Order: sequence, then structure tokens, then C-alpha cells
Amino acid sequence: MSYFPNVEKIKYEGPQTTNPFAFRHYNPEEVIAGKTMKDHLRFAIAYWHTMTQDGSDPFGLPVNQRTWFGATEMETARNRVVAFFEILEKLGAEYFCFHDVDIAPEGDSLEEFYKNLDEITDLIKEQMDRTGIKLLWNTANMFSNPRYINGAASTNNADVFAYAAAQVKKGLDISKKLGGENYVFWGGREGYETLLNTDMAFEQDNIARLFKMAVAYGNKINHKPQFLIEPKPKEPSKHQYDFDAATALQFIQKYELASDFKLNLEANHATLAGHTFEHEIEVARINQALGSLDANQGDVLLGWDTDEFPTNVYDVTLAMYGVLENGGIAPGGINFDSKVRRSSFAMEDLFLAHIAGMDTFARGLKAAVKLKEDRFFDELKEKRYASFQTGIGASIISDQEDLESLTEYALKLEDIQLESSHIEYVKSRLNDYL
Ligand code: XUL
Ligand code: CO
Ligand code: CO
Repeated sequence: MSYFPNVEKIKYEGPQTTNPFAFRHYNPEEVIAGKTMKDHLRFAIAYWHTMTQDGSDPFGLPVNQRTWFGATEMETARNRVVAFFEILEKLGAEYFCFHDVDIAPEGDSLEEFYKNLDEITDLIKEQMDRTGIKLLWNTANMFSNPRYINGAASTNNADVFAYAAAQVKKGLDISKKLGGENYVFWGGREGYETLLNTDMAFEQDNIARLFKMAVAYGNKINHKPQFLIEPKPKEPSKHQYDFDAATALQFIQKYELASDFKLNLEANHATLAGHTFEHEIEVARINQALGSLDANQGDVLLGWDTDEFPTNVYDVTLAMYGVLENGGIAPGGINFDSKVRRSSFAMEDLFLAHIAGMDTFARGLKAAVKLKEDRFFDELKEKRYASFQTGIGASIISDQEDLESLTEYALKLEDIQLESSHIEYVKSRLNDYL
């Protein structure tokens, strides 16, 4: 049974090919900077955008043509597993990610949901064993169901907190069953609408409480995925607690979670927070908290999470430079948290869109490797901070100075020599790498 009979396994054919179903830049087995491209990039495909997203928007009905719908929700869920692994295999993506509700219907009770999840994860496990494809991360959707209207761990309702805990427990059981390498918490509605009725400290204490329960349960069942917090500043909540990398890091530090938690950073969440993707990656990296990446891009003209497939080579190059500086992204990966545009409603678009994203990341990787080999940024920075290498600068950074000694030095200064950064020239040179 094939859902894509007209699509063969996608091969690397090089930049000259005119075959749309071929990689032009992503050559999985090619070794670059000591590793194969596939090991650098660790691509993952997201179940939600690929299998369950229907192309509807607040103004329009579903448009996506999908051939996996069966007579019942469970039949559809079973068909999706087969179709999903066909996509993964044909694209040569070695990892995948999902929310619990993406893979199985919730049914009428928690028990029924668990039963459905058990059946579908059995099928997923069979496919994983057959193909060698691995689970990068799973997560619990604790934001779509109406019970989560006021948040999950940050809810005002203790029964809702308990329900969320039950979803996380099952999520970890599934993670163990499928050998998940990471486990994600994106706080979809962990935020607030107005401070008039919100106890912010109480809500944040409870989020940390749930996270600690997750760590404890992982230890108990002897399954320790890398836990990841995925920051996002808004949408659906007006104020979300994990606003950006820096805010999430502060949370991790305050609640002493650093030994178990890192960050899963998403490009479009970065831009929603008023940052670049590379900024968020840098904040995480210099704090030893770069865990994994959700690959997509926003639209400069739109102020929401458009989740477009990444096609901007410039941005992706700078992101991949951060990954190289980090010594790689494992055990995290690059997960396409990206969805086809509403006008790309055909089944084959799922392939074309992922090929576009994978080729863009391959280009970004190659450019970033070259930038690193040429010491492009290293040299710029060395030159820019050179005054700290000798004389008073060297003395400052070896902590041999204080306010008084520096005052004495400053009083004797006649003229401070500043240097232009020639930043337009730098940007023009950078363009040569793309
Ligand atoms: C939402 C988002 C989520 C997380 C997982 O913007 O990015 O899909 O990646 O819950
Ligand atoms: Co995401
Ligand atoms: Co997102």
C-alpha cells in the first residue's frame, strides 16, 4: 500500500537537476567537517503539520487533499502511521516528533485515550523497527482541549493539573516504549490573559512542580530523555511565561532544573519575540542549554507563527553556524515544525516542501562550515576585541584591576582611539558565502 505511488525515494542529484523530487544540496552521506550531512542535521518530521494539518485558517475551510481518511478516527490514525513512515523513508529523514493527540484520537475518556495511544504506538514501533527511524521527541498537547482554557500546569483548577500530569506520565511511558531521545514541553497556554486575577508566582511554581514530577517519573521508569522547554512569547496566550530563551533559562535556573532541561528553539518563535533565530541559539549555546531546533520561518509582514518551511539561506546559515559552534545539535535535531501554505494542498507538496527545507539547511550547513574554516567571524571578533589582549585590557580580563586603579589609568588617557567596524563591507563579504 502506497500513499505516494508517484514519488520514488528522494535522491541527491546536485544543483543542476530539474527533477523537483530530488535533493539539489542535501547529500545525506557526504562528509563535511568530519561528519555526514545527515549526522550534522538530524532531520525530523513533525506529525502535526504533515499528517493532521488540514489547511484551514480562521477564514477558510480545510483544503488539503489527503488520502488517508478511513471510516473511523482510529482507522484514519492507523493509515496515518503507514503514510507517515512512507514520507520519512522516502525523504530519508531519520527522526520524527509528535504530540499525543496527533497520533491517536482522545476518545471519550482518559482511559480510552490511553488505549488508543497504546494501539497506535504499537504500530509506530513496528514501523520504527522495520525502518530504523527514531523518535527525536514527543510531547503532550495540553493546550487544544477546552479543559486547558486557563493553562495546564499553570491552571487555576487542580483537577486540570492532575489531568495534565496524567498526559505527561503517558507521554513518558510512550517515550520509553519508542526510545525517545528528548521530551518537549511547549507551554501552549502556560501564560495569562490579565494580571487582575492571576497569581504569577503560584502558576510558575506549579509549572516547575510538574517538570520535577516528570524528571522524577523518568528516573523511576529508568528512562531519561533530554527534557526541553520550547519558548514562545505569545499565541495562544497573550503573555506566555517562556517568552524567549533568556526567560526560559531564568526559569530553569531559578527552579534548579539545569541538569535535566535544555531548550528547543523555534525560528518563528524567535522572531515573534523580537529576536533573530541566531540570537536565541546564541543565548542558549553560551549557557550550555542548546537542546534542539524547530525549523521554520515567519513572514516579516505578518505578526503570528506562520510556520513556513525554511527557505531563507541567510538566516539558516547563521543558525547552522551556531549549531557548529555548539559542537553539533545531538541528542537534539532539526525538526520541521513547518506547514505547507494553504495553496500547496496537494499530497506531493508534503515532499516538495520538506525537500525545500532540507536543501536550505544543507546550503546553510555548507556555508557555515566554510565560514568556520575561513575563521570569518573569529577574525572579525578577534580584531574587534583586540584591546583586551594586551596592556590594560589584558589586565582587566585577568581581574587585576578595580575602580580605583582604572580611574588612575583613565585620568592619564589623552585620546581614546575608536575603530570603524566597516559593517557594510562585512555584510557584503558574508553574502559571498551564501
Ligand atoms: C507551537 C509549536 C508546537 C511545539 C510543540 O507554536 O511550536 O508545535 O513545537 O508543542
Ligand atoms: Co515548535
Ligand atoms: Co511554533
